[in-house]
Amino acid sequence: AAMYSAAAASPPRRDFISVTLSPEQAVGTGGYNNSKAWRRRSCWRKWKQLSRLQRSVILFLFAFLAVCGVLSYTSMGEPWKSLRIKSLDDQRTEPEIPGLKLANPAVLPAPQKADVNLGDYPELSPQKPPKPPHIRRGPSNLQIKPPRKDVRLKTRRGTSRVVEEPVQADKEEKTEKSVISWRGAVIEPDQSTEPPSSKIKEPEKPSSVEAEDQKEPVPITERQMAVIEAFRHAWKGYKDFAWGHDELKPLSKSYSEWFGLGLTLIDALDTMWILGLKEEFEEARKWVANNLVFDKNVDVNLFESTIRILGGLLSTYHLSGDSLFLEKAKDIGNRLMPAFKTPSKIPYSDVNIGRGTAHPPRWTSDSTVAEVTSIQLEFRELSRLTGDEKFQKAVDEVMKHVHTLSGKNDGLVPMFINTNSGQFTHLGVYTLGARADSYYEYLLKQWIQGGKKENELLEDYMRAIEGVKKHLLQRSQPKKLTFVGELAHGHFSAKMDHLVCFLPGTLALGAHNGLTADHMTLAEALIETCYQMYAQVETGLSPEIVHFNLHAQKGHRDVEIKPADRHNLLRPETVESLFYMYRFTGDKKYQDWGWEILQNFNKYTRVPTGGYTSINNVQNPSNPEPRDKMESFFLGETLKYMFLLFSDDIDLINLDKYVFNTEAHPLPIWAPA
Ligand code: DMJ
Repeated sequence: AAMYSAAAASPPRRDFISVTLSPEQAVGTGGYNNSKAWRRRSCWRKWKQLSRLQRSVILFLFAFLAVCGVLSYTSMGEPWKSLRIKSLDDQRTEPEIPGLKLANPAVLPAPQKADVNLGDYPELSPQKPPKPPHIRRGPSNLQIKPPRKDVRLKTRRGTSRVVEEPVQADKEEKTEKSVISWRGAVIEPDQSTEPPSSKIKEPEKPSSVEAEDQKEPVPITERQMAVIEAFRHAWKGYKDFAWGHDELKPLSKSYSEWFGLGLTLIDALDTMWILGLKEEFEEARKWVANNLVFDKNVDVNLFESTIRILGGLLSTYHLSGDSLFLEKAKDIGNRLMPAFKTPSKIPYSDVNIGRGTAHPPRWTSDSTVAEVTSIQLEFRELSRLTGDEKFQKAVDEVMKHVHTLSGKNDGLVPMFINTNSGQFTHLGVYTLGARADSYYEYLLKQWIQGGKKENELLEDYMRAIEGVKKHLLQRSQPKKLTFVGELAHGHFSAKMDHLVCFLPGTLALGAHNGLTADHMTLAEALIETCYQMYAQVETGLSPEIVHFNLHAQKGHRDVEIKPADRHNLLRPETVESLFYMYRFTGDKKYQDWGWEILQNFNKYTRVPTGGYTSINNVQNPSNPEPRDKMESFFLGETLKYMFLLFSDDIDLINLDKYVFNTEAHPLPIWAPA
């Protein structure tokens, strides 16, 4: 209304219009809006002044430009779009920390289907940042071909049998060594171990591992298949009647308990791994995970539980890389430590693993020499793995002490040692059989385990073998078999325990490691004798103890057996030595001898409903008198050594990388030569 009145009051001037200012405009705050309105009106006036033709041309030009604009937008849209997205991605992948490259989401694998097991494809497993190599713990020598799958192979007779064939070994071994599994579990072997102690050496990675990765898998032999079959039969009995208990009683279809710790199951773990018995291993692993508890008020024998349980868990950890076994090994290792709290630091024979107390046997304060000197490989390895020196310190101290003791006879040790005084007792009796045997074995094996640097161990070993030659070697009649007898207060006895048959294997191992060649000559002679301890007996199975004839008598063989000694406990020592001899010489006769022994075990000790049994009388083929007990070492040692004996694959537990404990559990050599 104000506008109209202003216009009415002024003379008509075409180029100007009168406006009424609002109060804000009057103080100068709305000048810009005002001039914009003015410009709009002025343009409109100019447009009105154009002719119709001029207007049409201009409109046409506008329309034309609009169409061109739309067309060019659609053809250029894509590059623009991608440019824009790319720049967004660039922003997303921009490292937050300079120098740190983030994974490009575009190359991440598609999500796995539900039924794909990551354990079979370790490279697709969730990644953890790699640990610096100097604190890496875990399997050092991964040379086993872990995953085997059931395949059908043609036998010589043209029939097909299910056998285990190594598969994917190359692929899996080439993947990050910290993730190894064929069991479906993705395994981080070193996730729970601590940094190493400065004093304890890390084993070096063997240089041959990569070369081995390139190798073709060595096919399994028919004899190895027979061992697998025997193992499965033994395992069936254990599973059906003794699952989770110490030993199977295959005839009464029940079990016996010694420590109540599933001894057979633990002893057999690494055998299953080596034989490629995937399902059985997996089942046993579950038992270990869910049922193996050491917090029990039970007395265990330090030596037996060390070599079977601690040794079995450590080797299974090394072969499988599964930290469960290391955790259990640490647990039992710690619980065994109270045994070393004695006045002399020579450990007691027994420990209550629940209460943490230890004691000698009720009737004496002595310990057995073999027992206190055959726990070292295991405790030393436990220290190396955990970085906790206390285990190694305790067992090294025993060895150092025994090294200095008097009472030896040219390196041969008595059988007992007192836990109070630290001195040998029952002086004057020397044997390589029960109560002393593995002292000699562990001198050599510790020297090998530690990289052949601990000279005192080697000295003691070399001296002892000279002692054996000087005092204990004799020849029998009529076959002139070289055997190792015993010495009691200067009197030689032609008695030899089957246990002594570990010696040819140990001598051969020493010779292989550069010791004098005459150790190998002696090994060859002694393994022949051990074989004859089987071959000269009616069942083809060795008794526990033999006496050799020193004088030829008509109608007499070399081997005599006393009624009290004619039992066979399914022991491994001869098969163990056959394995070493075959490995180092390649002489097939050793395999043939082992094959005979396996067949005789099958003939006289196999129980049809599952399992194998010790027998009381190796001299009576029509009634070997089954004892109704399957010792855990039959699965832990005897069948394992059989399987290895029948293999031509030197990398199936390479003896330059592993050293077997006295219960056939392979542990890594720390610094292979
Ligand atoms: C096993 O426990 C070990 O081999 C030990 O060294 C001796 N006794 C049995 C096997 O015979």
